[in-house]
Order: sequence, then structure tokens, then C-alpha cells
Amino acid sequence: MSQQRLNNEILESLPAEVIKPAYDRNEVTTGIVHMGIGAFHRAHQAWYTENRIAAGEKDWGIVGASLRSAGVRDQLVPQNGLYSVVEKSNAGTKVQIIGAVSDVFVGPESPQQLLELLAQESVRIVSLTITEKGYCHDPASGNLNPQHPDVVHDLANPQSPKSALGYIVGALALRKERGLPGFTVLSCDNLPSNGKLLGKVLSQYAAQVDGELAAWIAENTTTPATMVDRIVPATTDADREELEAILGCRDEAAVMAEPFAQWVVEDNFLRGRPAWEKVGAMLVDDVEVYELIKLRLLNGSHSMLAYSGYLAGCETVADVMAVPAFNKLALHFMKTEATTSIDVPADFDIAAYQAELIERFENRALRHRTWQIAMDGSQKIPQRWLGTLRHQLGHDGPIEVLSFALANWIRYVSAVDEKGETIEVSDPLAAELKAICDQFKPQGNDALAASFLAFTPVFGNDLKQSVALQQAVVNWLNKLDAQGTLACVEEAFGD
Ligand code: NAI
Ligand code: CS2
Repeated sequence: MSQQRLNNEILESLPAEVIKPAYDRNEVTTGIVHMGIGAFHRAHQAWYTENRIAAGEKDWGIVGASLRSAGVRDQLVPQNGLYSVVEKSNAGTKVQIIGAVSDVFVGPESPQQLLELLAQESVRIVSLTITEKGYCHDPASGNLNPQHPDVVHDLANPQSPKSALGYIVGALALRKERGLPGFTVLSCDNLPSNGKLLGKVLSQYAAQVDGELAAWIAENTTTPATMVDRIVPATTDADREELEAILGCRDEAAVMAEPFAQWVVEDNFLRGRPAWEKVGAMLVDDVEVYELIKLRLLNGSHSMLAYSGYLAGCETVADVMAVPAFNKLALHFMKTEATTSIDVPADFDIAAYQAELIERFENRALRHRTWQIAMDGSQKIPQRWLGTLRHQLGHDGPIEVLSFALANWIRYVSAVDEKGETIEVSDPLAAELKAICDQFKPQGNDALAASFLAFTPVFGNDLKQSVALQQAVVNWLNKLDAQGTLACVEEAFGD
């Protein structure tokens, strides 16, 4: 491993084929603070914004903020904020160095410093990729969860928040006190109607702080909806080693991405925005149908393949897709249950979209772990599966694959795999879900399925009424117990 890290001084010595920032970084000023500066932001929103800064929009520089750990700060700051977006596909590798991020603040280290940064007048957009669980909401209803430990903490300790909501409302309170304008809060998380949901939880949180502040926030912020899409797996050490051989220096903050990227944004910004539409984004009035198609076809398939693939012993999505029966299952699910739940615009080529998704999932150059996608299922399943299920149940439509998916999720969150080994289940509700398994599995699959469907934080109060759904899940649980996931998929979808 070479000692030298990527930094400003060695940019020009990088190989000619590496795309470098084509502007003077010293001329860039901060316009955006991004909370949750993880892999996806660096490969998506920051990548779009980089290309606008390079076109001359130099007042849209980004400062990152982590509300959890110093990891990404320690990766980026020694590199003057520089990092690589490495596009990987079966066609090869392309590297672009991003210069849009100048610094990273770590909330837990200095909450006051982050609140003051957010209160700076030059900050006109606060964007978020804080994961679905970062919104402190009830996944079934979309309302703020007032018992969420971070909400309870932040309402009592407004000067040292833990949640994004606490920081955003705290910063807006400072701006209000100082006679400064508000800002736009841009959710870039995989949530249904993410702008509305964010606006709702912000308003519900602010109302608990101060009614007048809540009214001011309603008048002085916008929360546009977005649909965000680019497959960006967590970077591995093998990825960094491979990149070091290309760059000739070490980039600890590199992110790996597929060539495909899509960003659909509601054009509702309080104080302007970068002209992202000039670098491929779509600025529209209504994001909803794009969001439904993406969340139900891409993410719905992703989660179904993640749980069933993991239990079938597949490490990555590409490994799952290499099994012909799984490959057929994925396309079958997209064509039948997912697509038929959506009113697809006549001019949208849904067949081409489905075929492209299959190709994207087959990309062996990206090692997208089934375990990573399986994270936080309690926060993902409502928007990825349950909207589709409710539509099909209401129209007497097919529920074969989604009931299969639910049965695999139930087995996954039991935290024991088909070999009897422990599964490290990463989910804010992991303990509650495992407790349901431990209590009801011994009573049989009818009791187990019924108790899961009655788990209101995920399923709300309606799905437990469906005899058809419960019976379908029980049938799959019985089959999975008898023959395991792979055999079930081979039997149902093999040649
Ligand atoms: P990551 O693990 O690299 O980054 C997650 C970020 O969220 C970190 O900065 C972490 O500190 C922060 N975070 C986690 N829990 C939080 C909480 N409770 N409150 C505040 N911040 C919290 O993950 P990555 O890949 O950046 O994905 C983040 C989100 O981006 C996803 O959850 C999803 O909503 C969205 N996304 C991801 C895509 C991908 O392929 N990775 C593609 C499309 C959307
Ligand atoms: C994945 C998404 O980890 C997951 O839950 O399904 O991050 C997926 O990679 C993106 O939504 C693709 O745009």
C-alpha cells in the first residue's frame, strides 16, 4: 500500500485518463451542507453538483456532516476533501476525482459548530442521505415517532442534537432569531414522498419545540421530493487496493458506482439551486410516478433478492442473479406484482426499464452484498413491498412473490440461517422482530405469520385482516422450512 494519499498537490500528476476537477477549488464557496455524507451522496448528488461547479456555478460547494461517526471525515479531510467516484461495469472502469466537498463536520464532536454552519446565510440547501431510519418516523404511518430516543434526547438537549431533525430545527431557530432566511431541505433517501414525509416530521418536531418557530419554518423552508437512483455498494478494501493501482496513490474515501445514475427532483427551492438539469437530472413538478416505479420495481426486487438470496447462500446481488431461477424470479416479480400495481404513463417504456434493471443487477463488477441491502428492512419494506401488496390485495391481484419475500424476511430476522448459523441482523427493530420469532415460531407458522402481520410499526393495522396474505405467507414458511429457499425458487421458477 503506497503511503501517499490523494490530495490537492498531486492532482495534476494523476494518470491522464482520470477525470480531475477542472476549476480552482479555492474559488468555490459553500452553498450546500449535506447530512449523512456516506457512499451514495458522494457518488450521486455530489457528482452531479461537481459537474455544475466545473461549469462555473462556484457558490454551490458542499460541506459534509456526519451525525454518527468521524469515519468519513477522517477519510476525506486528510485528502483535502478529494475522493474518487469509480464507475465499474462489465464494460470496464472509469475514475473521476470529485472536488466539490471541502470539509466534513462531525456532529457528536462539536454540535455547536455544526449548528452554526447550518445557520450561515450562504447555506441555501441542506440535503440528506441519513438512511430511512434517520427520519425518526413510524414507517407504517410516516408520522414522527415522539418516543424515538433521539427525539426525546434532542427536545431536552437542543444545543447538542443527535438527530438530523434536531440539527435542522435548531439551525432554523438560530436563523429566525438572527433575521436570516431559511433554506431548502432536500431528502435524497429512498422514502415514499420523501419531501412530504420530511416536511411532516420536521413540522411535528418543531411544534414540540415552539409553535411560533414551527409556523416560521413552514413559511421559510421548502422540502422538495426526489427520486434518487444509482447502485453504490459500500467500498471494500479490495476496491481501494484496485484503485490505488490505477491512481498511484491511496484514496480512503473512494466510492464505487454503476455507470447508471438518475435523479428526479421537484423544482421547489427557496433560494435557488445548481442547474442540475444541465448535467442529466430531471427537474419536474411531480416526482411521484418516478418514485413509485423505482421503489417498487428496483428496490422491491432488491429486498426480495437480498433476503432470499442471502438465505440461499449468495454473497452479492450479482451472485443471486447468476442463478437462472432467481434471475427469472426477479423479472417475473417486476412484470407481474410490481408493475401492475402502478399506473405507468403510456409514454414510459416499462419493458425497457425492467430489462435495464435486470442488467444492472447482473453487474459483476460491483460487489453489492445481499447483507447490506437486507439492512433496516423494517424501515424499507413498507415502501418497497407493502404498497404493492395493498394494491394487489385490493384488486384480487397476484401476491405469490411478495408473500415469498415476506416469508424470507421473517426467516432472516429470526437471526438464524438455514445452516443454523447466526445472522447479524442490522435493523433498528431487530430485537422486537427476533422476539416475535422466538415467541411464536414454536407455536407454528400460522401463529408466526399472524404475529408478524400484526406488528403495527411495519404493517400498520390493515394487513393482519387479510386471510389470503396470511395463508400465502404460511404456505411459503412451510415450504421454506421443508426444503429451504434455493429449492423453493428452483421448484417455482427453475426450468
Ligand atoms: P452509508 O452507510 O455510506 O451512509 C449512511 C449515512 O447515514 C452515514 O453518514 C451515517 O452516519 C448516516 N446515518 C445513519 N443512521 C443515521 C441516523 N439515524 N441519523 C442520521 N444519520 C444517520 O450508506 P449510503 O450508501 O450512503 O446510503 C445512504 C442512503 O442513501 C440509503 O439509506 C438510501 O436512503 C439512499 N440511497 C442509497 C443508494 C445506494 O445504492 N447506496 C442508492 C439510492 C439511495
Ligand atoms: C438498496 C438501495 O441498500 C439498499 O436498500 O436497495 O440502496 C439501492 O442500491 C438503491 O436504491 C439504487 O438506487
